[in-house]
Parts: sequence; C-alpha cells; structure tokens
Amino acid sequence: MNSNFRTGLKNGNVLIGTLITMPVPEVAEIMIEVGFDWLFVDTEHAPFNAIDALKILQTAGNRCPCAVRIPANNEVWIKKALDIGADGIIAPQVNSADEAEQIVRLCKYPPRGIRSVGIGRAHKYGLGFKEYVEKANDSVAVILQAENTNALKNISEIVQVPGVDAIFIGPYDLSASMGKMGDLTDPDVRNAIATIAECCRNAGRSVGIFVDTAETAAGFIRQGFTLIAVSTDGLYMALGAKKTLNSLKP
Ligand code: 3PY
Ligand code: MG
Repeated sequence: MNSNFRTGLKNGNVLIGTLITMPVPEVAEIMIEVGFDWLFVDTEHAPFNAIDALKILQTAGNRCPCAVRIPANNEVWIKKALDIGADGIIAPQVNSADEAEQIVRLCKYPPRGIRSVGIGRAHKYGLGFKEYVEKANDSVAVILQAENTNALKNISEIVQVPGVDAIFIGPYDLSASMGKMGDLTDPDVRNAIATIAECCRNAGRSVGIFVDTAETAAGFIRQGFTLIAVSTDGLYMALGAKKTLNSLKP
C-alpha cells in the first residue's frame, strides 16, 4: 500500500497516471520507470482477472500507487481488489448517491462500512493484519466515475456522500450517453464536464479525468483537475510503433 496516494489525492496534488490495459507486469514496470505518479489498472474493459491485477500490484510494490478500476460495482470485486493491495478503487458508472454510498460501505471496514475481512497481500499475509485493518478506512482511496447523463443529473448529491474521495470523469462514456461519442470538443460535453468539476470543487472533492493526449491533460489541469490518466499502455505502443514505421515507409 502507498497510503500517501489518498493523502495526495485529498490534498489536491496533481497526480499524472496512465491506464494499464495489458495484464503484463513488464508493461506496468515500463510505466513506473517512465515515472508516472500512479497506475490506473483497468479490470473493467481490459482482459484482467484478479491474479493478473495482483501481478501488476506486486510489480508496482511501494514504488507506484495503483488504483484498480473494478469491472462491476459489487462486493466480490471490491473486496478482491482491496485484499490484493490496491491503493484505491475506481468504480465505473456511478449514477446516484445511493450507489455511491453502497460502494463506500463496501470499501470500509465496520463500523463505517461492511467490507468483509480477509487476510491477504494487503495485510502482509497476516503479518501486518492489525496495522492494515486499523488504517485501511483512512488509506484506501474511493474514486467514483461520473460518466453518464444520470451521473450528471445527480452529481450534486453524489459528491456529498461521505467517504467519496474523488470523482473521475469518463469522457468517452459520458459523451456516448449524450449521443456525442468521443467528442470532447462538443459544447454540451464540455459543459457537462465543467458542471461535474464545479460540483466537485464546491464539495471539496478532487476531480479527475481520462484523456488521450498531454495537451488535453494540460488544459484540464489548468481548470483544476488533479487526478489525471493520460492515454493507455496500448495506445502509447501503437502510436510509437506507427510513428517509427511511417518514418520509414511514408
Ligand atoms: C471513459 O472515458 O468512459 C472512461 O471510463 C475512461 O477511463
Ligand atoms: Mg468509461
């Protein structure tokens, strides 16, 4: 665990990360060597099982915090991701305050929540059990995605739920739900993003976003976004390879 991930998030430090979509430890290792502040381990859209995610977390160790995006907002994945040592959970498609509250409860040990008690990697296989369970409610980051028009409608209530550390906007799903798939320059999409960000700021919650380029990331950082995921491992590889090949075979 890198408990300073949640502290940094709550303090509004700008954290630049990237998506790990390949269940290959060497890929995560490269991104850590590059110097990203955090890794977004995507078990929602990428072909990850819990063991794949575990291997990424083991590779990161104490060198780089990892937030695991779970494939569905249910107890099974939340407890697995936390017990293998995720520094935070990213819950996709959170559309109401009730859903937000349930996710927070599943992430927190009693009495605040109902997180089930296991003995795993997070607990140093038992050697650090007491230390982990005492601190987990304060060190695990709970990050909820706002990425649907329903989330937009309910965002002012979602951000009020105690225990929500950050809202992470999924611009692709958000724009798709508005009938404007992937068009981040569309005025309605931009307004939706700005509304979510403003609600977060008013409620003292950090706000983050996924973007595909450094230029777009810089614009959002200027607007006060602090949790940034820029591009994906696969996209970096594809663009790098394409650029090299194009220079030889224009
Ligand atoms: C989206 O853009 O929908 C995302 O979830 C990005 O992570
Ligand atoms: Mg999404």
